[in-house]
Amino acid sequence: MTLRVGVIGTGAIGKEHIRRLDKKLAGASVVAVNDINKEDALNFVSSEGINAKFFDNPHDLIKSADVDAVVVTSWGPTHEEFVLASIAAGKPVFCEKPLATTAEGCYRIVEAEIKSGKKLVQVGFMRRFDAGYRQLKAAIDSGKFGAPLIVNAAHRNPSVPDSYVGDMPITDTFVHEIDVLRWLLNDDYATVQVISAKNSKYANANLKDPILVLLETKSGIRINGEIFVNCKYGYDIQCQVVAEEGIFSLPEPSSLLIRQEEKLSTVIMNDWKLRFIDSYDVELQQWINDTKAGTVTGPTAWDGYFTAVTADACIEAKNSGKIISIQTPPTPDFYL
Ligand code: NAI
Ligand code: ISE
Repeated sequence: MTLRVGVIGTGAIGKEHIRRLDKKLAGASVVAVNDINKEDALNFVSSEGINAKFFDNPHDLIKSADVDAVVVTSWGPTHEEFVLASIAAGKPVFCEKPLATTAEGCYRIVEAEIKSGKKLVQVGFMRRFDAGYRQLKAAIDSGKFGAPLIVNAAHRNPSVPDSYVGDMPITDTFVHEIDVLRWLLNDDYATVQVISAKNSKYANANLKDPILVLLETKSGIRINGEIFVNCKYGYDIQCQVVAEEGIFSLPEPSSLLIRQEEKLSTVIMNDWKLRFIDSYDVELQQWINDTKAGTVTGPTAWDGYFTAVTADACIEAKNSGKIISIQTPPTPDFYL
């Protein structure tokens, strides 16, 4: 049976996911779309030859008998409403990060899902599906290197649009590290401190860039996180684990190593779409397969909530200059 998917939000990542769901991956087709920009959505599906009905109202899309499952790729502040409506309709829903823009909003989703009695929600933390991060996790879990002690992580974007302001280095960007490092280390966070470096002259007005996010896990592992969203040279994700008996790092994406004109060089990608292209494919193929099997094995609504609570603590740490403790309730049995 083909999974009939309705997609709300046909912007940058919406278009990417529609293409991969309908054309690249097995077992799904995109039958419905919605966006406040109707013309762009219609132009996109027609130019791609995708036979999807446009719904003027996203709630009609969610309730449609022709839609088996929903993908939410609209602007972040709309996510909570569409995820809650999908749960109310009893439909599986894949939601891009953030699950909701506040921890309270994420918790409302957690409560609604638990009340529905069935896991329906997956959050788009695609790094858990990345081959490199999976190698890092396998290395840690093997025990061959002893216990991890320090993680040095960097999230660098070449530049960001003018709309990227305020706390977005944390809420939009570092949330990927918050999720993936907790998964990688099998550990929860205890405290956080945020320090600004000398500001780059390329930073937008009122944006601190770069910043350092120093997390400590409950077992005492130290994470040095760098967020630098105007680094100019490329989109670069780094992660190095310093363990008791060895040090290992996220592999670089595969690319030609060129010897030419007395130089040894390789390309650094410049955007997230390409850097994580395989991870998005693996993530959504697993979501299709799981949804058909009536299960969720990817990042859950609880993971979305946990990340939001941690992000709030990071923001408090940034604004206060203090070390802030991170308080999260124990994982409900429903998510164990
Ligand atoms: P975008 O701005 O390109 O697209 C957002 C789309 O949502 C636009 O087409 C807009 O018209 C539509 N929209 C806004 N309000 C709406 C509403 N009420 N109903 C229906 N449609 C509405 O943004 P982008 O980059 O595609 O990001 C979308 C989401 O995906 C964000 O939450 C972002 O954080 C997340 N994202 C995740 C990435 C990942 O690596 N996992 C990468 C990029 C984005
Ligand atoms: C974007 O929204 C993403 O989610 C990308 O993965 C991230 O690298 C980028 O910094 C965000 O703006």
